[in-house]
Amino acid sequence: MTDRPPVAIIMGSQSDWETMKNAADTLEALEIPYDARIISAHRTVDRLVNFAKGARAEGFKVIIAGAGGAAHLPGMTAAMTPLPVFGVPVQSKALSGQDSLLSIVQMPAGIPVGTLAIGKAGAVNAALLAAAVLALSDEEIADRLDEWRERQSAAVAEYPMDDL
Ligand code: RP5
Repeated sequence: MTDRPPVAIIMGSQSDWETMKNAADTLEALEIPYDARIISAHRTVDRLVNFAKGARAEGFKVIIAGAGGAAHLPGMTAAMTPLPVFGVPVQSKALSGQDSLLSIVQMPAGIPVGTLAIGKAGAVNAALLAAAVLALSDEEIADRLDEWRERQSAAVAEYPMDDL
C-alpha cells in the first residue's frame, strides 16, 4: 500500500481541463484523492512514457485520460500500463468530438480503453467508474458511492414544474 492518490486524471492539453475538471469535481465529491496532469501524446512524448510506464509503481489504481481530436493519449497510455484506463473524448471544435470519440473507442483487440461519452457526461462517468473499481476493495468508497447515488435519486423531482 502507498499513500499516493489512487486516481490519475491526465489530459492532452490545458484546454481539456474545462472538461476534465468534471471528473476531478466528481472524485472530490466522493472524497477520492487524485493527481491531475497535462500529458500530450504528441507534444510531450517522454512525459507520457515516463508517466504510463511508472503509473502502477507510483501507486495509481485507475487512470482517466481525456483528449480531443486525434486522441491518442488514452490508447497510448493503456499500451504502456496494466492499469485500467478510462478514456474521455473531449469535444473538439472541428468535429464536435466525433473525432475524439472514434479515436479513443476504436482500439484494436488486445489493449482496452473503457470509452465514455463525449464531454462533461463522459468525464463525470469516468470518475464514477473509477470509484466503482476502487469500491471493489474499499468499503468506505463503496458506501460513499452508494450515498452519491442516493443523493442523485433524491434530487429528481417526481413531477415537472413550470419555470422555477
Ligand atoms: C489534443 O489536442 C488535446 O487533447 C486537445 O483536446 C486538442 C487541442 O489541444 P490545444 O491545441 O488546445 O492545446 O492533443
